Amino acid sequence: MFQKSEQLYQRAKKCIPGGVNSPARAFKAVDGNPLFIERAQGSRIYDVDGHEYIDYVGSWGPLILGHCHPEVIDSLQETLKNGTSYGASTKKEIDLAELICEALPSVEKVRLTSSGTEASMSALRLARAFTKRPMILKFEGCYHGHGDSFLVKAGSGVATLGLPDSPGVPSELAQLTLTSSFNQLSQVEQLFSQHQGKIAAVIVEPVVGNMGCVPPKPGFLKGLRKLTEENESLLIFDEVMTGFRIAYGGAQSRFGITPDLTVLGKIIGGGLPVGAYGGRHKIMDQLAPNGPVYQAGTLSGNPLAVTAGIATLKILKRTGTYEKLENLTSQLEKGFIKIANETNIPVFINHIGSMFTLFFTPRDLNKSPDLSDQGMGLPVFNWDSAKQSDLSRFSEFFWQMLNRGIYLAPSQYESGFLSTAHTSMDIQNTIDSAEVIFKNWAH
Ligand code: HOZ
Repeated sequence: MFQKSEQLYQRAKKCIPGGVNSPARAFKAVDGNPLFIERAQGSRIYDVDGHEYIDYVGSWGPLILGHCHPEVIDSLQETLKNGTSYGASTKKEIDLAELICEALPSVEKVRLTSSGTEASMSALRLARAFTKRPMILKFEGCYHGHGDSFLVKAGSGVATLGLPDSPGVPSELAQLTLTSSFNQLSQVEQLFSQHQGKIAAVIVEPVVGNMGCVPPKPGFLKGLRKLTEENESLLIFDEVMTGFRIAYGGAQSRFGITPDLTVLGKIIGGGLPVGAYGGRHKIMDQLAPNGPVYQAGTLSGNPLAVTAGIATLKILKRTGTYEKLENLTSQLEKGFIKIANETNIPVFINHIGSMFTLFFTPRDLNKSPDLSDQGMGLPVFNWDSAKQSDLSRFSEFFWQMLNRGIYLAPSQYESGFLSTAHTSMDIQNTIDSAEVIFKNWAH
């Protein structure tokens, strides 16, 4: 069935480590080999063997408008005529920076990079320089790219592959990264009192997407803001996934929290490589050439990436976008819960905006069916609860869905993403496919 993908994988393995350029796409956690993709359009993605899938990966988040949105493609074609990169300033960089600053009032100045990893590494350096402190605090299961300081109890591919902490990262550096359980303020408080005056910043995905989708509990982000202020640490929101996704102004506007620094990526490049970090003038002006903190990039603010980003943000700004996304994702969530409850299969679904994850957690024996609006499985609110999921059941679900034309991330510990190109019919198809699988399991 995947003959051509298989042939390409055999070729790729000879010249690319593991045959992939990013481990998250390796299909290792679902005991398979990667699919090779030929093209995509709207809500659909097509593999080299000619299969069509409804795509819930969306290039891991950037494609909130679906694949090949005509306005994004047209503006890219127009820009392409003038060259691909100059290593010099362009007007479009300012246009994108202004759109970002306007959408996120916590961001007075923003620096563009080529990836989210680069942006979060740079934000951390800036936070350390600004506070003159060495340590950072992150949360188990959160992923902020593959910078050395972040590869401690990290989510995404690290969690998916069950990798040990940071081989290759000097232990002296790893020791400067403290970790707490997500949604648990008391641990954060404790770490602050144990390491007084040493923590430069708390970095968090305000809605985690890298251990599956895990929203914050009420008061958690507010509590982080209070604790960081009391301890004169910076609060960094990693909004690489949530920025312009769970609201136009990201998680910070949805939850009404003002972080000191924000890391962005994915959507702001409209599917092309991009990242960004921003915050108050006073902090951002520490960056070279204004200040002494060095960070640079040949392709930073690349004209094509910036063009796709601007086109995407302008479309997202139109009325009704986020309501549509929310309604479609609610339809999906309700459909999953209905079939799970009818077939008595324990699952727990987290959903916020257009992000969702169906976790195959064990049955919650304290829950009665009439209270099961997120499913009959144990709730998922941090890494410890996420990792109770039945990974072999996830894997079976993943492959059966794929065989029915539904493309999910090949890991229990990744978020699903909807786009404005998805239709109610796509969602119904997805639920119908899951229903067949759940019914077979129930027999
Ligand atoms: N943050 C994305 C997955 N959680 C990145 C995908 C990748 O690592 O390839």
